[in-house]
Amino acid sequence: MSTRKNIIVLSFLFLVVFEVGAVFASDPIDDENLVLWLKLDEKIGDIAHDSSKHKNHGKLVNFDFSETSGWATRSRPGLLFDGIDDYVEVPDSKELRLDKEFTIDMWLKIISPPNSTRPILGKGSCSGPPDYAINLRAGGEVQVEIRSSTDTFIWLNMGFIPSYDWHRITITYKEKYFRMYVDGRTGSIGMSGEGRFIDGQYVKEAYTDPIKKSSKPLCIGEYRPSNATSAIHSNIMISNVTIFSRTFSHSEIIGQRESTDITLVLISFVISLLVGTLIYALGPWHLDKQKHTSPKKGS
Ligand SMILES: [Ca+2]
Repeated sequence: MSTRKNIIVLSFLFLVVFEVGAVFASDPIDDENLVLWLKLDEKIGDIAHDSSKHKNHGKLVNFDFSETSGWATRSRPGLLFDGIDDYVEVPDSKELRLDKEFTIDMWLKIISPPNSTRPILGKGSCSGPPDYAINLRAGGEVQVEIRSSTDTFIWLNMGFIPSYDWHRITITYKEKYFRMYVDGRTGSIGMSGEGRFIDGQYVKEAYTDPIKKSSKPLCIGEYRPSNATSAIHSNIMISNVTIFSRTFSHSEIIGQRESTDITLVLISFVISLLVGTLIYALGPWHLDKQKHTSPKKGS
C-alpha cells in the first residue's frame, strides 16, 4: 500500500471516528459540570424538567397554553412567553449559585423586539436585581449582567439578534473574563458595549469580587424590581437552556447540541463515505499500479 493511499485511508477513518464521536458527544448529560438542562420540549404540563442530575425543575407561571403562550407544538420544540405575564421559576439550589467559572448556553427566538430592557434569564430577577442575568435590550440586543457580592455590577451588550428566527446564545465566564457568542461566533452581529477583542474573541473584564450568591430562585422571562409591584416580561421563545460550572471549549462553542444536528452529522457521514469511496476508486495509486504492471506485460 502506497504512503499516499495510507494517508487518505487514515484521514477517512479519522473523519468517520470524529463524526461518530460527535453524535455520542452531543449529549451533555454525562458532564459532571452540568448544572441545569431545560430542554423545554415537554409540549404538555406546567413543569419545565431539568435533565441534569440535580433535577432543578422549573415551574411555569401564568402560561395560557394558547397560540401565543406555552409549549410550541408546530415547529421546533420550545417555550413561548407571551410578553404579558408568563415566566418560569426554578427554585434556588447551591449549583445555580455560579462562581468562578461557568457557561450559559441557550436558543432564543425574539417574537417582538422590545422598546426597553426585558428579562430573558436571571438568578433572582423575580425579586430585585439578579446575581447574574441575560437581558434583551431595546430593539433586540442581548445583554449580560453580573452582580458582585458587594453589589457592584457589570454588563456587556452582545449585539442585535434578528427577530423571528432561532439563534444560539453562549456566554462563558472564567476568573475575570466574559466571552460571548451568537451562533458560535464573536463579533459577527455588531457587538457593542464596553468589551474588547482578545485573541479574536469579544471579552469583558469583570470585577474581581466574587459573584453574588443569593438564595433567590432562577427566573426565566420575568424581572420584578424589589421596590415595585409590577413586573416586566418578554415576548420570546426559548429552548435547550444549559448551565455548566465550567467554560466551553472552542469546539463546543462552534458546535451544535440539538437533536436535529445529529441528522446533519449523519448526512455528512454518508457524504464523507461516498467521497472516501470515490477517492479510493479514482485514486492516483491506480495509475501507479498500471505503470508498474505494464513493463511485465511487455517482457
Ligand atoms: Ca399569560
